[in-house]
Amino acid sequence: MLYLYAPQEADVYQALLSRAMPGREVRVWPEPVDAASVRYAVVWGPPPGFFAGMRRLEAVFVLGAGVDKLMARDDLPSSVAVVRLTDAGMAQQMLEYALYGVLHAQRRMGEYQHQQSAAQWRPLPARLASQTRIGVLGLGEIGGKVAMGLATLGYRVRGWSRSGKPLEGVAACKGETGLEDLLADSDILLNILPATADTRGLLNERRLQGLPKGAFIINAGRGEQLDQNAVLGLLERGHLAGALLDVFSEEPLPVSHPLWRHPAVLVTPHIAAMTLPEEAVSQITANLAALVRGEKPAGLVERARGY
Ligand code: NDP
Ligand code: OXD
Repeated sequence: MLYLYAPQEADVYQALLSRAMPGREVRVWPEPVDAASVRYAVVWGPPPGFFAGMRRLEAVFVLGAGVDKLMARDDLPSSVAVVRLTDAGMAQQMLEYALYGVLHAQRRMGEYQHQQSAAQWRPLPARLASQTRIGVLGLGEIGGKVAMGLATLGYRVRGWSRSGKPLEGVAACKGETGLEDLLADSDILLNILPATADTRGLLNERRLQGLPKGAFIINAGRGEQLDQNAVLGLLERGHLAGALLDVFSEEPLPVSHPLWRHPAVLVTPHIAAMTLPEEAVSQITANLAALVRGEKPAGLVERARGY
């Protein structure tokens, strides 16, 4: 039996999964099931204790790219395979999101919005794409495609990953020194890292101060990787010019949070790249079939490294 937890879009996923796997029994939370007969789960944000009693559970398929919330749980035995989505239409959306922020900063749209509010007609010096340095943190299924996409558009792109893997058009770096060099050389910093023990708190005040004065930050990884108070302080001091933020340490971002009202900050509600149900189910179906054949599915999470 396959048990689905996707309360926002349960009907859509149930229909797609049942059609894609006609031989398999698909049951949907909150319908009660005999936990011991669940072999596979398809989930996004299941509540605490969800996996309790699922002693025959073989694999959990995540309806997203990030598995940080799942890795933090204590009801998922390490013997269970965790399989996430790999791109599945999210890289293109993330590229579009990043590009929006890049153009906002590079073409000085925030300043023009400010001028418009005062009916001010004042052309500002232009900066070309070829003069704009973008640092991308995380060169995975999504980040890698975003970095290459921006490079194709003529931006000067540097990318940071754990392995320092080479990508076409992207200057690759790794390690603490690589990160420091990247920060010092980024007019725009784009974070698309997974949240792990190594990346939580990565973008702290000290590291953010390493960005050039006037830098712009785009955070589409996870909120706990970026010190939001440090961002506010650096904006006040004029070290940062602005930010486009999609993810936050607390979501939804509390109504009283100053980021909502800061004139140089653009806030979006975790929508940079959304899961596309058809693509997701097609990947899950292929990955489940691979597991059944005894093969390694794409998107198998390495539990020890957390992504
Ligand atoms: P991947 O797992 O494919 O790639 C992760 C990348 O991060 C890899 O390049 C990896 O390096 C690098 N990395 C991981 N840990 C470190 C580290 N300690 N130091 C340096 N580099 C590191 O992830 P995806 O590209 O699929 O997704 C990335 C994240 O984007 C997700 O985990 C999620 O948090 C976020 N996301 C946000 C969305 C939104 O709407 N805001 C939507 C979708 C995803 P290496 O290549 O060497 O392994
Ligand atoms: C994801 C996300 O990880 O939407 O897929 O944040």
